[in-house]
Amino acid sequence: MIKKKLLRNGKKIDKFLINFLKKQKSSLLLKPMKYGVISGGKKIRSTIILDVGKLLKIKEKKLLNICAAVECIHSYSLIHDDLPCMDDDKIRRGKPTTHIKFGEASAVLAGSSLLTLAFEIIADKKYNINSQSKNEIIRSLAKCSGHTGIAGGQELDLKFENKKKSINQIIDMQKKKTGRLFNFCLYAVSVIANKKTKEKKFLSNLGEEIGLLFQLTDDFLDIKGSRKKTGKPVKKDNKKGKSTLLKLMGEKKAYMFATNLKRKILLKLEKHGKNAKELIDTIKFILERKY
Ligand code: GRG
Repeated sequence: MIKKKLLRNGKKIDKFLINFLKKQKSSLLLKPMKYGVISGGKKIRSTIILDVGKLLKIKEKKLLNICAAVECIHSYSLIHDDLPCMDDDKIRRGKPTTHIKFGEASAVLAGSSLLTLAFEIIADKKYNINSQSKNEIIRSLAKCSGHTGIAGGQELDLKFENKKKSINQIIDMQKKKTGRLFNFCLYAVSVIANKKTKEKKFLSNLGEEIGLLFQLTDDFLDIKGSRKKTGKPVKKDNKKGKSTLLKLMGEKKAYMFATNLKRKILLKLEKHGKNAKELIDTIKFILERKY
């Protein structure tokens, strides 16, 4: 069921991106950009956006720009993450990484162009939401992507290699590196739904916790998963001396931590009753996933 939902959403977002790019002038970077963002990845972040749309009763049409922008930011971060100066990976989503296929310079430029494309997609004139919401969404996406979000988290991740770090330092790094984009996913829908500040805060914190859960599973998959299923090399974290909760706590305690976190997240969704069903299914998948 969930796999079908992910595939269905993935196709919708790919179609949106293909159409959006078709309307733009051509460039040499289009090919590596498309390679990095289209037909690949689980599109879990888009799925969460659409699930939260169901929770807050927002029409899908109003959310597709947000989904496409988030996938652009996510793919940009992966393209840069795979570069030799960062994690130096050769396989991603079951195929050669963008820099292996197109060269390092083109991968850097295609990644940067996906980052800016995300903002173009939200600022698009045809995206029919009120301009105050648009502005709020753009500001939040910028904050989640920059030095206090994804990029800052990545810097901490690299600086933490082969260092002894505390649980709180690792959680802070993972919440920035992975959690902030999930935070944005829930926040953006709450802005479109015209929610009050308190509810927007509640949902964005929840998003960050979902992101942390997602990162914890990513760490488990590095030791227990298969390259075939994840589409990327496994057993790399230890070799690189990555600071993870799994390494610090050990497998059993880290799994307990993740299970408790999942329980805490699900408990917070109880007040939404059956409207939260799709989101709950996706959260359960996040911890059980094999890819
Ligand atoms: C160079 C300014 C600058 C920024 C780069 C590289 C970077 C910022 C951030 C990296 C962030 C990163 C790779 C976080 C890990 C998050 C994670 C678990 C990614 C895998 O996500 P999935 O499983 O991937 O959703 P798919 O392939 O399914 O889309």
